[in-house]
Amino acid sequence: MIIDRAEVVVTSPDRNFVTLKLTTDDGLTGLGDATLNGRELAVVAYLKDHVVPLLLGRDAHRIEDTWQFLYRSAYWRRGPVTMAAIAAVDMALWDIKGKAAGLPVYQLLGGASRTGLLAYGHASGKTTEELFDSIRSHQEQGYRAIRVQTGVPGLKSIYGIASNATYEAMQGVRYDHEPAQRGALPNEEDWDTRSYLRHVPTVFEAVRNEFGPELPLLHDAHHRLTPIQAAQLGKSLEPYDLFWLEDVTPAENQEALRLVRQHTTTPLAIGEIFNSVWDYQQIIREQLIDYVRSAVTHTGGISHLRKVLDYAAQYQVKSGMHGPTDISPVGMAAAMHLGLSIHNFGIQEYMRHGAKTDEVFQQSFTWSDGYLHPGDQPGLGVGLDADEAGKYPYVQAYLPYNRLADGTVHDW
Ligand code: EZ4
Ligand code: CO
Repeated sequence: MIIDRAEVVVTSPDRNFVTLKLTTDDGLTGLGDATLNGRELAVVAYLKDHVVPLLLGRDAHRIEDTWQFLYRSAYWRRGPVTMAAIAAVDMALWDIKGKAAGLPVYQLLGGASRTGLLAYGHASGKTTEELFDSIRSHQEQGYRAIRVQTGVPGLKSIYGIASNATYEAMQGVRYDHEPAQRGALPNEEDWDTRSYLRHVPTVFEAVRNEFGPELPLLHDAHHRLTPIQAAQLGKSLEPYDLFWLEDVTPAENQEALRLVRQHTTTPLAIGEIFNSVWDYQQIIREQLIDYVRSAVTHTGGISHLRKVLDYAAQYQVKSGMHGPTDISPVGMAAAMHLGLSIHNFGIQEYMRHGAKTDEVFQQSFTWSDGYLHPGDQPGLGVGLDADEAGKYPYVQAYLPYNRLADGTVHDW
C-alpha cells in the first residue's frame, strides 16, 4: 500500500473547496478536506509544492508516522495553512485504511459510542418575525437544537444573518447563513458592541416565550467582545438557559476566559479558528470552556483532533465540532466518524451544502430526526466526481470584515 499519486482538486460548486486525493499502488483512493475559507489557494500551494513530493513512495498504512513527519520535519510548526494541509493527508490516509480493512473509519477508531450525532442548525433573521420563521423551518427539517443570530438595531449588516432578501435571491435554495462572498474584495460590515449587548437578551427572551424551555439554543458572539463584556453577556443570557455561548472573546488570549468564567454559568464553546492542542492547553486544564469547536479539517485531521478531545475528556469538556458550509462533505464525514466513536461527543454543527456541492461529492451519511450518522461504507464514505468538480473552477471569495462607527477595524 504505497502512495503513488497525490492530486489536489480545487472546485467551486456553491463555494470553494480544496480536496486532496491520494491513490495507492494497489488502486485504493483516499480523500482529505483542506478547505480554508478565503485563503484556499495558500493551502493548495503548501500541499502541491511541499507536501505531495514528500508523500509519494510512503507506506499509506503509517498514519501517525506520516503525521509526525509532516509536522516536525517542516520545522515551522502549526498555523492554519500547515494544519489544514496535514489534516487533509491524515483524513485521506484514514479513508484508505478503512477501505483496505473493509470498515467505516469509526470502527477503526473504536466503534460507535452512540447511535447518532445530535446536530444543530443556523436559524437567523434580521427581525424577530424572520427569526421565528427560520426557527420553525429548521424544526420542520428535523433540527432538535438551533443556533440563534439576529440583526441588531442600528447596524446595517451583521454576522450570522441570512435575511429573507438573501433567501429570495437564492430562490429558496437554502436559508442558512453563508459568510464568504464571491468578489475581488471583502465586504465591509459595521459593529457596535453596546447595541448588541442590549439587544441579544431581548431576542432570547422572545424566543423562549415563543418556543418554550425545552429547545436547546446556541449563540455565536464571533470573537467581538472584551472579557468583561463577554461576562456581562453570559450573565444576561443565564435566564434563557443556552446550550452554549460561542467565541465570546478573540481566541488568541486563553486567559481572557478566566474572567468570563468567574462571572457566568452560561456554558462556553471556543476554537473554530484554533489549529492544535496547544491552543487549548490552558483553557481545558483550567476548565474554562465546556465545548471544543475545532473542525477535523483545521486541526490536523482525525489523529490530532482525537488527541485534543481525549485530553478534553479528562476535564468533562465535550466536542462541538465546527460544521459550516466551508467544511467540505469530506471534512464533515471525518467529523461524523470521529464524533460517533469518542465518548465525550457533545453536539455537531450541521448546515446543509448546496445542490451542486452534493453532485460533486457523493455522500453516504444519513440525517434523520435531528441526528447524523456517517453510514457504513468502508473508509469515510465520500466520493468525488472529477467531471462534476471540473465544471466549477476556483472563484475568488473573501470573508467580510468589520469597522466601528469611527472607522476602526474590529474583530469580525
Ligand atoms: O464564521 O465558517 O460558528 N460558525 C462560524 C462560521 C465561520 C465561518 C468562517 O469560515 O462562526 O460561520
Ligand atoms: Co462560530
